[in-house]
Amino acid sequence: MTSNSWQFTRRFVSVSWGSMSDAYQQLIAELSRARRVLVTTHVRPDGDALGTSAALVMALRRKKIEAEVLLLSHLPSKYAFIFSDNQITHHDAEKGWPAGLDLNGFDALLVADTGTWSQLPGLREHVEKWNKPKLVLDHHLTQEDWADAKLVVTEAAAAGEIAAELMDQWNIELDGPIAAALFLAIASDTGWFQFSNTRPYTLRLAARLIEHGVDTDRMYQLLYQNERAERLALQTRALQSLELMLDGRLAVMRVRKGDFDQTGANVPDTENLINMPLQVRTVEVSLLMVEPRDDGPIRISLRSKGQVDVARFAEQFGGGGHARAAGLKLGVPFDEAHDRVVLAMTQEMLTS
Ligand SMILES: [Mn+2]
Repeated sequence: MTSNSWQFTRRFVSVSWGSMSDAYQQLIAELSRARRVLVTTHVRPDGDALGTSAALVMALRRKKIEAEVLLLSHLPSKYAFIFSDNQITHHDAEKGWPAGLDLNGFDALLVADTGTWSQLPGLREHVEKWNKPKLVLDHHLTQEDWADAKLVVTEAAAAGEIAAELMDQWNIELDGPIAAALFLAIASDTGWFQFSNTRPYTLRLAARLIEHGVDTDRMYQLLYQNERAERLALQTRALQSLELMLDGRLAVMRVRKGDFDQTGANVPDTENLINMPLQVRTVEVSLLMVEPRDDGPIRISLRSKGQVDVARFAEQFGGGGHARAAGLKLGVPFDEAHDRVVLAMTQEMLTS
């Protein structure tokens, strides 16, 4: 990379994020005091959550700070490479607190890609009274106020962008395996740089990471050409359930327990399904209802082309997210969940 492109990137950053610089410095100061950091992220971690966590662990190591990862769900096999490639230790808390994990061995908790307890099930009771700093690095609009230091940049397309800026300010090179982890993070949350959250900084950062040798062809295959056939079978059934309402402005799809049983697919296989109806010109909002196999609450995902703020919509049901991508959960029977959410969305869209 030429020094010119680096300076251009830095100048852009200081203009757009200048006022955030204190939050970066505060997080750096907190982390610098630690000898051992526990990094965690939201339940059902995606590429941003895992890429950012891995990049942060490697960044801390470069500062001679030990770091391990706590995952609240099993590590998805699709993303396991980013941990195994880099010998990153992770503890799996999906089935309860890991037996071998003693919080007293850590000096700080660093939470990436969420700032709310609801996305960290099972964690609160263990860390709430723990007297070490709890730090948040996140890009979601929906936040709570329990962290000792918070670095929240809602303009960032991915938590990975914020991690990259943190490393720039901490004089950590974005090279080698750190570049791959950050690329995984930003490529995931932008749908390979297609979604509206992709901004000039995102692409400049991606360019820097590619200059550092990220194998984008391998990454693309790992992310988008690496699924089981069961996933396609589930998508077929979900698309058959598609209903278009309000003259085609609202798309609703349903995935029922039976769909999982009959296809052999799992809940993570619903990922990305919600974007498919958006290819229809008239569709402004896509809504996906998923009935999980374990009788847990009905999960409703929302995507918008911009006319409707789906994060605000989701908040009335206790959910949240971004203006164009949000989610909520309802612990009521499937048909009731469907009627409540579709009615509320219909009213919202008829008055907006
Ligand atoms: Mn994210």
